Amino acid sequence: MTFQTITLTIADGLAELTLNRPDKLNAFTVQMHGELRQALKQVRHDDSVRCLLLSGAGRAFSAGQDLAETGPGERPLDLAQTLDHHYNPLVRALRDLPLPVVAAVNGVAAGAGANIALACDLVIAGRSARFIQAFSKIGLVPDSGGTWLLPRMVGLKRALGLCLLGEPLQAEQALEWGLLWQVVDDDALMDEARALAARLAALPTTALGLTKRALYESATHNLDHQLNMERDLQKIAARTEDHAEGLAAFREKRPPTFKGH
Ligand code: LHQ
Repeated sequence: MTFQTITLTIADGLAELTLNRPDKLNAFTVQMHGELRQALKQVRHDDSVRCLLLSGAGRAFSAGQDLAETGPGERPLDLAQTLDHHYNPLVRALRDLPLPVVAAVNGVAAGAGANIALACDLVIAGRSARFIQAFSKIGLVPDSGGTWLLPRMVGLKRALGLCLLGEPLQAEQALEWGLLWQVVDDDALMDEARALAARLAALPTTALGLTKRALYESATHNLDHQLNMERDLQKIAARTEDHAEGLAAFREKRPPTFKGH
């Protein structure tokens, strides 16, 4: 399938999805959202894929919504509809993908661009990357899950500071505050991100998918509910070939070879 605003390659268990409007700092348009939906559907239905790596072409991850885009008849965009039809399904699709999703953030991630990156399971950033809750600068409210995720990651007061002021949060500070997995030199970013994604792709994918589900859903569960959920998910994981392989490898004192199921 050919895309105009993104690229997708799938090889060796790894799907690489790149936002590809570098002249506009990979700002999201309706077309890009449509292509992302198709690409994520393809990834979800391809059993060979065991990790997704999301990145941006050029000097940015994404500057968020394309502020030049208008609705039908040149009317202003209906923002609630735009969120319902495009951003919210994208956040859900990334969170619900039953395999690990890594974001590689080069340069700026602003507005929805920041929150889409943070919606990925692990975020690796180049040292010059920065995250901007740019919404307050244009009279909007943080969206794409930012108001849910940020207080959980950085605490309420830091989330308030980030969202009210809309100032850039530099990569090193973002690492210290718990938004990121790793910060690396800018020119090493894609190599490091691919190495991380390849490590994840070699792990027991079904168990990883269930693990991320348990962790995300824990935010709205009490301990009793969560204990029951762990029991139910463990039942599924225990039936996988990868669990049998993990046990056999442990007994035989050799590294396991997981197949992902
Ligand atoms: C852009 C953009 C952009 C179009 C740079 N759009 N062209 C969801 C639902 C529905 C609607 C509303 O919003 C949302 C969620 C959101 O995402 S709202 C937040 C939207 N994003 C922003 O407010 C960020 C706007 N951009 C910036 O503040 C700056 O561009 C940043 C700080 C990201 C980068 O600054 P610089 O490195 O100085 O780059 P630049 O400003 O020179 O941008 C380079 C080009 O990219 C430039 O185009 P040009 O043709 O003049 O070279 C910009 O116009 C274009 N661009 N962001 N969001």
